[in-house]
Amino acid sequence: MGKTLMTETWLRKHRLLYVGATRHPFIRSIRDGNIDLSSFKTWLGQDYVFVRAFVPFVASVLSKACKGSDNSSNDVEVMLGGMAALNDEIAWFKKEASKWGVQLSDIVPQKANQNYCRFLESLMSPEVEYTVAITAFWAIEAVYQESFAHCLEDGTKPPPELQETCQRWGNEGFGQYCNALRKIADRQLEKASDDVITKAEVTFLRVLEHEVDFWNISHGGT
Ligand code: HMH
Repeated sequence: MGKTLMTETWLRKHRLLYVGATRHPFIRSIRDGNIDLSSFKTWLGQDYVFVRAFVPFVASVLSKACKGSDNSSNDVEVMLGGMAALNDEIAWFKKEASKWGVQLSDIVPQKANQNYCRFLESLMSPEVEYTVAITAFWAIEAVYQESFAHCLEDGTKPPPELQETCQRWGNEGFGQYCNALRKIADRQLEKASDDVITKAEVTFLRVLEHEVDFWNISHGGT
């Protein structure tokens, strides 16, 4: 029998919070097809701002991977693929925004978004260990992957005009990418000190909380 990996342990231990982040009412409303389209537009504009802030964060994790010794070339390649996907994602946001009549240059980041972006910035510090940063990276991507894959399961009826959004994060390739990030995180955690493991777990929880707050924006939160 294989040993239980750290991310598995945490996903079990923090199940309720994880489910809160991946089965949020906003996601349920997409899945059930009763989403209010003004909520979707709010999410779209806010997420564009988030993704722009996410790029330098990913670059900082990539840079930390380059400084590591063992296995770092695999890690760098996985993250470089992620960077390429982000390039495509930004183009998609622009196209989608014009389709929905959302003016991206006018978006004012809401409080929860500002807090999340500030959290990303704090993780970019050179003092933050690679293990902690990659754990956050994995968790951020995994929440979106799980959430949108949930909207594509059999028996769901997301509105046709939101299919592309669900596919973007719910597709199988994105799922494999998240698994690759998770593997890197688990490998790092396996050799980490107790102190770093604790920091990574706290960071994982903060990501889940920020994700819930972020979804809340589209439901009239601030
Ligand atoms: C808020 N979390 C948020 N936005 C995203 N685009 C992702 C995660 C996944 O990249």
